[in-house]
Amino acid sequence: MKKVITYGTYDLLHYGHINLLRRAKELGDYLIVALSTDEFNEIKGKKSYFSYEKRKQMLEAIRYVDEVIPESTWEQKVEDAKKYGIDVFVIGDDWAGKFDFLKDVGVEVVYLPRTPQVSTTQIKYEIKGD
Ligand code: C2G
Repeated sequence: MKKVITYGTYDLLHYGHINLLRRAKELGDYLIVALSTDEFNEIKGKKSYFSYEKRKQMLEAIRYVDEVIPESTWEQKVEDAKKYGIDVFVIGDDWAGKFDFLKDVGVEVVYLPRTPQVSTTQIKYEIKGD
């Protein structure tokens, strides 16, 4: 079984996220999403509208997602790859090159093109209307 992992905050779920998850699942048989905890979001400088539990609940309802685990540090990726027997790491190309070190532990690293014209930040801005 080819296992794929991806990481993210996934706040205010939108079709850009779904496009990423669909393409990530197409690269293997089992997709794990390492979901940024509320505490890790603070470290990332992000404040998500929905709590970790709510964001986890939504991701678990997506057909492409097989498992959701917490992402609480920048440093957990190598350990996760070993712990979960990961074959492929996938993330949007806004992170291109940032996680190539995973190749050193035998993980294929894939940066997928982001879906244009959609982002949680833009959604928040437009809904606020100012
Ligand atoms: N994404 C995308 N297209 C968009 C918006 C997001 O493909 N229009 C992708 C991002 O590239 C990422 C995933 O959807 O792969 C989740 O996006 P975020 O929640 O913004 O993830 P981020 O905060 O970048 O977290 O350790 C890695 C970080 O946790 C990544």
